[in-house]
Amino acid sequence: MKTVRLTMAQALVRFLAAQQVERDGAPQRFFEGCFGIFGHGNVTGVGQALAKDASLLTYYQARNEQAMVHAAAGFARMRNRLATLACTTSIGPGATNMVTGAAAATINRLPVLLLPGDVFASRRPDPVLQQLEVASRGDVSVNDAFIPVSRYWDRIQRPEQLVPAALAAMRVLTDQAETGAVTLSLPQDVQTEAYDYPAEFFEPRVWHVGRSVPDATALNRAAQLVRDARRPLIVAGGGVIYSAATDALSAFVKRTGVPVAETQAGKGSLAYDHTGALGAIGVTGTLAANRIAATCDLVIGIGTRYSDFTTASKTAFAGEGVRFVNVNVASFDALKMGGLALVGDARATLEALDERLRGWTVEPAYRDECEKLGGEWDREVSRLYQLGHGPLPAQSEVIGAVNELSGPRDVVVCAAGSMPGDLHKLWRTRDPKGYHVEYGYSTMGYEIAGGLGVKMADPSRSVYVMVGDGSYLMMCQEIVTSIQERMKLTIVLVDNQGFASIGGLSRSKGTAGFGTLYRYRADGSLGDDAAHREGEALPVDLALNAQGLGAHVFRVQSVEELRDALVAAKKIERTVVIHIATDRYEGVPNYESWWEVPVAEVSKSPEVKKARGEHERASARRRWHL
Ligand SMILES: Cc1ncc(C[n+]2csc(CCOP(=O)(O)OP(=O)(O)O)c2C)c(N)n1
Ligand SMILES: [Mg+2]
Repeated sequence: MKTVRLTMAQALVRFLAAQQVERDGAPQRFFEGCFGIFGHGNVTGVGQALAKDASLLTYYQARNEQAMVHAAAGFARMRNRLATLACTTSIGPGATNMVTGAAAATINRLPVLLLPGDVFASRRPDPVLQQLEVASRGDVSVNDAFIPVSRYWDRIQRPEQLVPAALAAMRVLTDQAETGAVTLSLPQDVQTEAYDYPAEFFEPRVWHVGRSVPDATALNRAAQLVRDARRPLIVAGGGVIYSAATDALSAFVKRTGVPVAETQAGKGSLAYDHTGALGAIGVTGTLAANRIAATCDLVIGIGTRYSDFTTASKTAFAGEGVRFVNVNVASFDALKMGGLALVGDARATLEALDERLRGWTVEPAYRDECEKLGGEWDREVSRLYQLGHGPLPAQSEVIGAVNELSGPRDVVVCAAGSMPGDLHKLWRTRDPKGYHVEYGYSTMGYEIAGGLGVKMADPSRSVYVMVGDGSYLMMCQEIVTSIQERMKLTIVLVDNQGFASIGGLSRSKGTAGFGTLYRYRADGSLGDDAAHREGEALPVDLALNAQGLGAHVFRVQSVEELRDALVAAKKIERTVVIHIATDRYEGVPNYESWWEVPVAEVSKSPEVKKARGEHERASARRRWHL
C-alpha cells in the first residue's frame, strides 16, 4: 500500500483540499479555504500545515473566532450548502469563542467545519495554558462544550484516527438532512505527530448530494389531500432555496394557483411580485399571508422547520381541521405539526407532486382573493417606504431606500433586532439569493461577519448589511477582514440608541423598556426607557469607530441623504459604512399575529397585570396540531 508520511494536521489539510461535492452533475470543491486565528494550540500544527501547502487551502485571517464561523455559515448558505470554509483556532478561549457560531450554524442547518485546538493528548505538561482542569474526569476539555451544538463531534487522540473521523465529518457535512456544525477537536500535540497515511485518503473524493423522492404511497396520499383542499397554502422555507427549487415552485404556483407564504429562511422562494406571492408569514408576516393562514385548510410546508415565528407560536393556522403536508429532507421536520411526511428533496418532490396534480387548480375565487390580498400588501409596503416620518426617519423608510437603490441580484444581510421583522415584511426580494437574514439563532453580531461570508461566496453581487447599533457594538471587527480581503460590504448602520426591539417588547409587556436604551441614567431612574429618555446621550460615535476600522464612512441625517450616500457608495471600492439615526419609537405594525413571550403571573404593576391578561387570552388560541 502506498503511504505518505505527514503530520496529522498536514494530512487534514490535504484531505480537506481533495473533497468535492456534486449535485445535478458538476463536482465542485467543498472547502474553499480556511479561516483561522492562531495561538499556541494550532500555530505549529494546523498553522504549519496551512503555511506548508498554502496553495492547497487558502488561509483567511479573521478577527474573532465567533465571527469567522458566522462568515463560514454565511458562505455555506449563499452556496446552498454545497461548499463551505473550515475554521481553525487555538485551545481555550479561541476554541470556545466558536460555540455560538456552531450553534447558529447547526440551528440554521448550515455546514461548517470547526477545528478547535485541544489540550495535549499525552497529558504530560498538564495543566497547560488555558486548560480547564476537571478533577473527576481526565478526558474532558472546554471543547466538550461543542457536543450539543455539533451534528458530529470527535477528538483526534491519535494521528491515524483522523481517517475515520474526517470521513464521518464529510458524511455529515454533505448530508442535507444531517448537516450543521461539525467539530473535530485537535489536541495540540497530535496535530504535529507523523503517521504513514494511505495515499488513497488524499485522492479527490466526490460526495454526491442526491435528490431523493418520497415513496409513491406517501405522494399519492399527499396529492389526494391537495385535491380535496379548498384553501391550500404553501409555506416555503429555506429548503426551497437550498434545493434550488424556486423555478419549480414558481411554475407550480402559476399553474395551480396555490399561494405561497415565506419563512425568514425561505424569503426569496418567489419574487415579491409573483402572482401567488403573499410574502412573509407568521409573527413578522404580512396581512396577506396571515389572513390566508388563518383560514386555510391545508398547509403544504416545503423545507421549513416551523419555528415559533412561522407558526405565530402555533396560532397562525386557525382553521378547524387544518391539515399539513410537509416536504423535507429531514423526517424530523417533515413530521412536525402532525403532518403527512414527504421525506425528500424539495425540488424533486415538488415535481413528483405536480405530476400527480395535473389538471388540478384551486378555485378561481380563491386565486383572486389571494391576488387581491397580495396587491393590497404591496401598497402597504409602498406606504411604509414613503412614510415621511420626522424629525428622525422611520426604519421602514431606510429599508425602502436600500431596497430601491440596490440591484435585483444584490443581497441584503441581517440577523437580530427590529430589522429582521421589518425586512421580512417589507423587503422586495427579486432573486432567490437576494435575502439573507439569519433568524434561526438571531445572533447579534452575525450581520457583518455573515455578510463577509456572503460576499466571499459570490463576489459578483453587492452585499448590503443592515445592522443595528446594538449588533454593531457586539461584533463589528470583521470590517477589518473585509478590507483585508478586498471584499466590499455596504453596511447600513441603523442607530436608534440601543435595543429598540427589546425595548418595544418590554413596553408591550408592561415593563417600560427597562434596560434597553443607551443613555446615562437620569437621577433616580431605575433604568426604564421613559426615565432614561431624560438622561444625557452617551459620547459614543459609531461612525467614527467604523472609520477607525478602515471603512469609508458616510454620516447621513435624512432619507434623502441616505439615498445620495447609497448612490455614492457604489463607486467606492472598499467597505462602506453609512450611519443613520432613526426614530426608535416608530415601528412597523404587527399584522394580526402573536408571538408567545411569557409574562409574570403575579405582579403589583397594573401594566404587567394587563399584559398577563392579554397573554392568557392569546395563548388560549394556541393549537396542538397533532
Ligand atoms: C448575542 C445576542 N444577545 C442578545 C440577544 C437578544 N436581543 C435580540 S435583539 C436585541 C437588541 C438589538 O439591538 P440593535 O442591534 O440595536 O437593534 P434594534 O433592536 O435597535 O433594532 C437583543 C439584545 C440576541 N439576539 N443575540
Ligand atoms: Mg438599536
